[in-house]
Amino acid sequence: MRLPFTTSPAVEAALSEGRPVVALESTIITHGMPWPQNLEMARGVEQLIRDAGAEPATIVVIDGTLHIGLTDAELEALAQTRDALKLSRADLAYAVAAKRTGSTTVAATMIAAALAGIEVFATGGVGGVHRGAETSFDISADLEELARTPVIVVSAGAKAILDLKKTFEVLETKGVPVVGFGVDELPAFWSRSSGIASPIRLDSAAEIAAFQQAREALAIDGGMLIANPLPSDLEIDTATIGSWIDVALADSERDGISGKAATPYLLKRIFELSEGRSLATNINLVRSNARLAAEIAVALKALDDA
Ligand code: PSU
Ligand code: MN
Repeated sequence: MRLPFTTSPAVEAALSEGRPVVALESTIITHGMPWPQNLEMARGVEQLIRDAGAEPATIVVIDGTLHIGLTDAELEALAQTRDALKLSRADLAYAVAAKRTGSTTVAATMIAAALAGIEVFATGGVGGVHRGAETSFDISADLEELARTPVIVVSAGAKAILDLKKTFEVLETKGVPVVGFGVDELPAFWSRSSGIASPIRLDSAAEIAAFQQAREALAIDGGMLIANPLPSDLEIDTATIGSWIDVALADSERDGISGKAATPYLLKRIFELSEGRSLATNINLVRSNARLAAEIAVALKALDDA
């Protein structure tokens, strides 16, 4: 049978030689950041992963073809795409069947990574339970995906626009391990502090790889979420970011924003309110996550070879 995806030559070579690969999502490029910083971020993150000894694989659907790994020209074209769909588990196959172009969220990127045999994925922050979910029922499909698909997702936690307490409660219910990397308190995306204790703390990529190996030995499936805080000199303190989040949430309610549009709207509004500071921080945290994801991918291979 024909494979349902196409792999870039660089990713194909890495996978067939058993070298470490790190998956990257595309929604952050088309819906999470403005041009041209989105391209700069995407290129920079790919380079960081190569420098750390792994191969980056940016994932996206272009005209119905699921791509695992992009050439630089494809990456640049993607960063300029205005009308890409935002794909999750529900509509990934729709984009393939209808020959549409769509970016993969955390959920859809996990599905594609698992299909291609990629064990580690770096992003900014996962989706989660939105504030007011008790009436809106807006809970990201990312959480369900973490529960079922065996990929390690390296993040700065869940985005602080969410109800973080409810988000981590749902992950606990679904049996998703949440690992605070080097910290006793989970980070809150732009800042280091969420007020929520890390359910598990690990301090090195090797410890994360060993934990993953033990999960596999126990036949425990599903993903795991690594919450990697920004270095303290790069964070935005919770009071400052909190005031922008409150304004953005009020604006989104006034404008009647819901569903898939909610997260992109809020990120854009916070970017405007912070005069670009939230974006600079977002880029820094993705870079930090990419570095750690590459280290984890390398550590997993070292265990496999041991
Ligand atoms: N991380 C970022 N920026 C983003 C995202 C993650 O730094 O834009 C995206 C991811 O694709 C994630 C999505 O899956 O936000 C969450 O969307 P929603 O809340 O609609 O599930
Ligand atoms: Mn949603």
